[in-house]
Amino acid sequence: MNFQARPIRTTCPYCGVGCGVLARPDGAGGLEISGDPEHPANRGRLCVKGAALAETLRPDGRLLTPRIHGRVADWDSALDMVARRFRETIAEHGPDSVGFYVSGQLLTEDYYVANKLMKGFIGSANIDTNSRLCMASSVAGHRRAFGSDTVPGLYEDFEEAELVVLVGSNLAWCHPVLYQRLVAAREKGQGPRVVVIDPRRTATCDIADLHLKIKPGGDAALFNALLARIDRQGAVDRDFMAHVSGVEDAIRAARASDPEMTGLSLGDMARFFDMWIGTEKVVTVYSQGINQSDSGTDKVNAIINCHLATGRIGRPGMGPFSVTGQPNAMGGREVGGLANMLACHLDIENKAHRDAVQDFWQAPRMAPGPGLKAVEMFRAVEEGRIRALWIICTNPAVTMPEADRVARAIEGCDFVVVSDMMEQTDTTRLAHVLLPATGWGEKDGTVTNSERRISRQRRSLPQRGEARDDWRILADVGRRMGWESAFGWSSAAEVFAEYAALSGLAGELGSDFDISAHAGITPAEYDALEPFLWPRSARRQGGRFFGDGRFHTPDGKARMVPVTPRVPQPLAPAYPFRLNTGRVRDHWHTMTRTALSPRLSRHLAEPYLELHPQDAAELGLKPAELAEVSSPHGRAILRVLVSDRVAPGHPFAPMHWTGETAPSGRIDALVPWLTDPLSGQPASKSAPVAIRPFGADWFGFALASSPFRPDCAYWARASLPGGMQAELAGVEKPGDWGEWAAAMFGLKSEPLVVSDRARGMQRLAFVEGGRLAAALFVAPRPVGLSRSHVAGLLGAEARPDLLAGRAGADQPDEGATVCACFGVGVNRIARAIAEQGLVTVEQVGAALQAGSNCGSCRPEIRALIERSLTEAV
Ligand SMILES: Nc1nc2c(c(=O)[nH]1)N[C@H]1C(S)=C(S)[C@@H](COP(=O)(O)OP(=O)(O)OC[C@H]3O[C@@H](n4cnc5c(=O)[nH]c(N)nc54)[C@H](O)[C@@H]3O)O[C@H]1N2
Ligand SMILES: Nc1nc2c(c(=O)[nH]1)N[C@H]1C(S)=C(S)[C@@H](COP(=O)(O)OP(=O)(O)OC[C@H]3O[C@@H](n4cnc5c(=O)[nH]c(N)nc54)[C@H](O)[C@@H]3O)O[C@H]1N2
Ligand code: SF4
Ligand SMILES: [Mo]
Repeated sequence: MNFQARPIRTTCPYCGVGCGVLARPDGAGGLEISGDPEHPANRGRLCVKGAALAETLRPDGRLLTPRIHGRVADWDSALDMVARRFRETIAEHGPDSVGFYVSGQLLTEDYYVANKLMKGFIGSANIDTNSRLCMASSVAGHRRAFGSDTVPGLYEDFEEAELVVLVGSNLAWCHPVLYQRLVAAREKGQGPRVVVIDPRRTATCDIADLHLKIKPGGDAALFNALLARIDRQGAVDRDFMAHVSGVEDAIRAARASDPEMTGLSLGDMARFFDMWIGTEKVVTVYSQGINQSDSGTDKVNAIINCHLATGRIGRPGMGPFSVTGQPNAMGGREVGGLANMLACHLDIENKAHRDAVQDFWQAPRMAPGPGLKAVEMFRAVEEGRIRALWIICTNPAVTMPEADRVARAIEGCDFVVVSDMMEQTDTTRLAHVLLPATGWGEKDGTVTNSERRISRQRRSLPQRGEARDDWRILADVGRRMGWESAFGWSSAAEVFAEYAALSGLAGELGSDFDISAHAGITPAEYDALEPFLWPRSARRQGGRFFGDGRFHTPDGKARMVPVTPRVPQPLAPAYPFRLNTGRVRDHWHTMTRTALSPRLSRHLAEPYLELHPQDAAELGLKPAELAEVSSPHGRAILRVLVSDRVAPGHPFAPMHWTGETAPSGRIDALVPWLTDPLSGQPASKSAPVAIRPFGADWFGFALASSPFRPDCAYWARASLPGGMQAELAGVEKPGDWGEWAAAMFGLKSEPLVVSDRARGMQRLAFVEGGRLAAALFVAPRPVGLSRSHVAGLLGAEARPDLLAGRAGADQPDEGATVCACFGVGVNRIARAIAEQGLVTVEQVGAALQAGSNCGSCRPEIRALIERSLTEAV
């Protein structure tokens, strides 16, 4: 391939905002990354994860060849084995004895091929996706209300609205560019007011005019109370009701529900209701705080009910808006990646739809009905009903609820294939056959963002090693299973063209998803494809849905759904806390990519438990100590972060750490297999847990210029500019720290040992070639020392005071990184605010550059300013 210096226009592989990226080959095998000023989603902006993409393209840890039982194998042997074992399993035990567990990070073309292979050719619908953990309740809620899984609005509605309500969404960290668009609209003066509904005070609350610290699970009761109030105030849009059924029942159920379940004061609720009812242009945005619940679908419908009742849907600046998490969560839904969908939003339970797709695919054996949803699928694996499993582009041994049980189920399965970019993940470790996939930058295809915009991901780098595109691997297996012509494409463009043609057929059957304008797309046109909104057919082009009052139900009317809020299961005395879980700003899921970037690793370098001061005091836990968190399903050890951002009884922990980065920080080990009865989505944000201090005998901090894997009860590692660091703790002291450290670092040299009796700390330094190669600090208490200072010493010339552990006068301690773009730490910002009297984020940017690039850290900078102002009062 001939790489030219002209930037390649592509799309970010992280969140569902779907920002356009310009990737310019840097001549050294990497890429220079910037935001695409012409992409409608971001107009040139990128958040810190997007901006750091180049750092994650390192070859470290990539899976470069197929492997069978851990040994390097050639592609033919691996593909033959996969095809043979699937064929044999199906012949012996039937089509439902196999399963695919796939991902919203696959491209649409990959997804299309996987779905076609399973639902049309293998003849089972046992294909489900990690979107089950993510969007399934929104899908089910949309289908109940609209008759189709349609997101009615557009991003510009955020800017056109007069009120934006964010429910269970930490937009500032999880959809940062959308958040920045909202902030920019407000800064112009006419932007919307913002209400945040979240039991936690998150970075998103920074722009909130009102933050409702709702009781976990109280959302359905809140939106029911809003609906009852809409009715009482005569705010129901009587004209629009001609397009809606179920109005009276929904209102009756709303009146009957108990607003006390929200845990909110009457005053706060009244303020919210007045704002919502009094503002016509209102967008209600929701995400995992709504979806990931055992009554997520009802919560989604409770929100949609209010928009239907007021006719505030599908018009500029108004509507319910489910923001999607993964870059192609939407594409996967469209293509039929969920076990209970067909393709192009067709219904797998509708025989006419199945017949039409079968005819189009010339498929020998269509799945007769829905397949197993994610949790059911892993239960079937555990029980031996699924005997061959192919996991593609997802890490279920970390992210499924009851993750230890899921890992054991995978381990016990007769035949497991895993396709991933990386060699070592908690899931790849369990594979019989490992298939190397190309990653972002190396693959070609399309993704759909949260506003239904389809954009190209374009190849800008050569593939690594022998990695192949996911769609091609799947098609190769399809052909080897005997279906030559059905899986005979030679490019992603051909797959897309077939998909677009199928969508035309779906459109004729009444589906909202129709992009048949592209049915005849040529490879050259596919290469040049500009981002576009679906639908795109002779009938319809882009735009909003439902403003005209026409829905996809049999009678054409939207349905309001009566919702009876589910009372959360009472907590048993043995597990008195409800654990909330979610994301941090700079990491992506199981960190297989973001952990490669030192700057992304420095915002939060360790798994943690955010605990209210009252809980911490009762448990006898102090900041920076370790807590042992347990549930009936597993246990975790986490660093304690005491903060009143969380409510008493409702601690929070991030989901990102794994067997690779912090084996005792795997949070899904604690989460139960409890799912929403309609959507099958797990309740990932409310695990009943017990908490107690973890009795560590010693604490440590280690760093080295080469990667190392510690061996002690607690460790968490993170990459550094010149190597790696790890936090450590143990229950038994090794006999000889020098030997223990040398084994951990894989070094043969004798360490320099300094004992700091006053602080009870031991410092060990390994010097190679006159420079610091590795160091270990151990103490009976959490090691108090400036991480950023010692990290800066790696590779430095060895001096007698090398490990003094305190920042020298000429080397101020940065503290935890706030601005990852310019590497500015919390201490430097706080100092500048105090010393220079800075009162705005812009002033901090002018003084230190912090916050002046991607803007992801602006909420944190603003919080530091506010803290300094309140402290000064
Ligand atoms: N930095 C970063 N960004 C990401 C991702 C990432 O890994 N890292 N992942 C992407 C993906 S796949 C997804 S799905 C999205 C998720 O995006 P979000 O849904 O915004 O993120 P979460 O942190 O999972 O949860 C959102 C909030 O729900 C709140 N919550 C918990 N329980 C309740 C409740 O009962 N009611 C209400 N109202 N709120 C509650 C939590 O306190 C949390 O602040 O993020 C996407 N963006
Ligand atoms: N407790 C708790 N659990 C949760 C959540 C929560 O909020 N709380 N959130 C849930 C949600 S919303 C989600 S979306 C899931 C996410 O969970 P996962 O999907 O399991 O997490 P990822 O780390 O994104 O896994 C993606 C894998 O695909 C690999 N990969 C990347 N690109 C490619 C590619 O192009 N091809 C292939 N074949 N592989 C590739 C990566 O190396 C990685 O191993 O977690 C869910 N689990
Ligand atoms: S907001 Fe950030 S992570 Fe999401 S698509 Fe844009 S650049 Fe990527
Ligand atoms: Mo997600």
